[in-house]
Amino acid sequence: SSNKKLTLTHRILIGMVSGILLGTVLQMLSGSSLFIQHYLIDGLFHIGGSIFVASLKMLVVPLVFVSLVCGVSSMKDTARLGRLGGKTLLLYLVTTAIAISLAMAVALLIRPGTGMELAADVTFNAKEAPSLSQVVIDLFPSNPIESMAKGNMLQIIVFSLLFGISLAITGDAGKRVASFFQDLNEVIMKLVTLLMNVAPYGVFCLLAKLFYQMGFDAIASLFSYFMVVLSVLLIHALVVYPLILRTLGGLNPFIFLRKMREAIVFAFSTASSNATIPVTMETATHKLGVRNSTASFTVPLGATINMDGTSIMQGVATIFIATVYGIDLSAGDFLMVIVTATLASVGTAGVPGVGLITLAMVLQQVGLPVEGIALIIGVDRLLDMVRTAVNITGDSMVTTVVAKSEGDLDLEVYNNKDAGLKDE
Ligand code: DAS
Repeated sequence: SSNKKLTLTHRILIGMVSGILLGTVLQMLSGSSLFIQHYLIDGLFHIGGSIFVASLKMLVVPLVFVSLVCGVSSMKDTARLGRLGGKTLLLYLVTTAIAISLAMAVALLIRPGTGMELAADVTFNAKEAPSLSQVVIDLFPSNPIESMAKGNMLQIIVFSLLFGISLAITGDAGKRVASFFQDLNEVIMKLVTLLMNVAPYGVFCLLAKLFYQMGFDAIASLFSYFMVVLSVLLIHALVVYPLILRTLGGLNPFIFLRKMREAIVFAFSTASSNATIPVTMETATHKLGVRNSTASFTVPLGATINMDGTSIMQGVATIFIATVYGIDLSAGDFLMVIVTATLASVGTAGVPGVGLITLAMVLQQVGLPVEGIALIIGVDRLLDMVRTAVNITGDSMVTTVVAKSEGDLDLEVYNNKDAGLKDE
């Protein structure tokens, strides 16, 4: 069939575009069509999309645990682990700080929200954001099975690190268990590839449903806010990341962005860095050429603690809300926003909409009304999709740069434009 000529990447992109188009068309057509609502949206697309997301999530915990144990146990010296962790953490924090600074600078220049009428009845009930000390304590699981059952990424990472280290130093028994994990890792990665092959349909269902339900009316009234967030997201992904890749890694950024396409579509359609972990991992190892010992650590870590796109939304939202409420922020407040937003992203998982919860923390920190979040909530879903794509692009960029500096990047794979996902 003619399908044979299309690579998986193309089929996924086609799934994305046709899902968006169909959803939009159906929304315009629907009126009160019971058929569209009942059979297509709540039926076919809902079922297809939910199964797709569930199967992605299904892979996350086993994949992170097994690949990280493999990665750590194969490390020659454990001092490397510290160095790797240090570099990664530093880059994750610095890129987030750059992202939010850039966002606030642009927002201050354009001042979205100027002249906007304040609706009297905005309300938003903020959920509790965790305190920093609790975040640190919570790194350590008291029950690793519980951490896995709940999908608590940081706890899973800590347990896997400790488990992997002890595998590496247990001698023969350790070697046997490690080789079992190596085999298991291959099997799980194969499962990821299998799943990727149905991704075009999954992406299609998800996006058709989302765009059918998306309220575009809100975008019109929040146009300036929406556009500022969107532009800074694009600048960050298309200018800042390439610059860092070039200067710190000496790598060709066009190759990088090209190879990120699939992972970006996954992030965009699921709005969850966490659910995208299997694809980000596959991209990092098979397409970008990062060795598993680095990627297995930096990718899940990044999905949890590195959210550049989210912090961009928060920077713009802070200025926007301050403007609408007519509250002046001092230079100290700006600094406070940068620090809080950067640290707030550390303790929260990469799942849909979590950025709004940490935004509440940021607003509280500088004395802005938390109800202000209600103003922007109408356009948040679409922005969530885009910023999640930026989040995982940032994770992958840092992963690649760190791997390069550790001699853990296979340049032949990186520069080979055909490397990676094969149809199977
Ligand atoms: N959707 C997010 C993510 O998974 C975070 C956010 O809400 O901004 O990266």
